[in-house]
Amino acid sequence: MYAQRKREPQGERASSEGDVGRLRLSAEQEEFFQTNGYLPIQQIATPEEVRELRAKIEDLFERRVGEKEGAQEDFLAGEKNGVKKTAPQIMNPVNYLPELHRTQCFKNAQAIARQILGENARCICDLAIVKQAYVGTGTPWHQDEAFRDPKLEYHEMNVWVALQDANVGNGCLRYLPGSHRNEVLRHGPPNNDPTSQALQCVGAFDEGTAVTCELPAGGCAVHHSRMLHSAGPNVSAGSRLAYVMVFGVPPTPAKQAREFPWLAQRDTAAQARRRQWLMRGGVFVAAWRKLRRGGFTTWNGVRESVGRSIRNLRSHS
Ligand SMILES: O=C(O)CCC(=O)C(=O)O
Repeated sequence: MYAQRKREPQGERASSEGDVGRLRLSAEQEEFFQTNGYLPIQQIATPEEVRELRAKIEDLFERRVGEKEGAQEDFLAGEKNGVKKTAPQIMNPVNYLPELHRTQCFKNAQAIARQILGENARCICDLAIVKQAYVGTGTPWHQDEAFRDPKLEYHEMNVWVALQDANVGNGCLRYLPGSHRNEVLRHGPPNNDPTSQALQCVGAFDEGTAVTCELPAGGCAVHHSRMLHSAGPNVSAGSRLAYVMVFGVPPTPAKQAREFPWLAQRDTAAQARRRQWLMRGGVFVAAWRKLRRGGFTTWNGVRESVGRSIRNLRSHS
């Protein structure tokens, strides 16, 4: 059993009248985040917005949007070991629903990110994860930075929005307070299956100090990109849906040389489908979508990104 989280500071809530982008953390909340590496916030989206987001994102899952381009795939199960696919994830659902970044929820998340990371923080990517009723798989312990380029250090945080109440029964997040001060620990493929999209921390850490982070619908948990976190399985009668936004400021060169060998081992079906899609012209669609969501500040950035994608594709073919 994990402990219930300790008492967290309460801050402002989004009002249902549309107090857009005005959410501000109290000094106590900021300090809680800096000390513990995570922060639960009781309300970031209004009940109307939660209903709307849930309906629209569920529709994307039902229509299997993005599957052909490798953007929708089970979050944990790979092709080996017969792990059932019970937790699909969509990378960058904003590509299919541009309005996701025009919501009060997004504007509040961005305001929080700018308060914590600085005024130049922007949304790097977003994702939606659904864990099916009764069977939705748990999320292994991991640090988000373990997925990124080891040559760079990232200054990023996730805003994980609960689109229904999130509790121990349906697989709310669990954190190891203070673990964001660690370096990136050793990771590997869960279930020893490199075709899985997920990573599992296999370095030394003490799970005994973990806390659970229950949230009401429309609440969110903010966490640092080095925070060790996981989630239990969904054993409840309803599906558990989360919308996650990742915010960051530009990465800086890593202070020490580091290697993440687990990244080269990963070989997922979604990556293969994405490569095929990019080669068939998706590279231009991907650049256009990134431009539309404000991911480039200059035309040079667009050119460099397309060039980099083409070079990556060539090195894989
Ligand atoms: O929703 C989950 O179970 C995992 C989410 C997660 O790992 C994240 O947002 O970093």
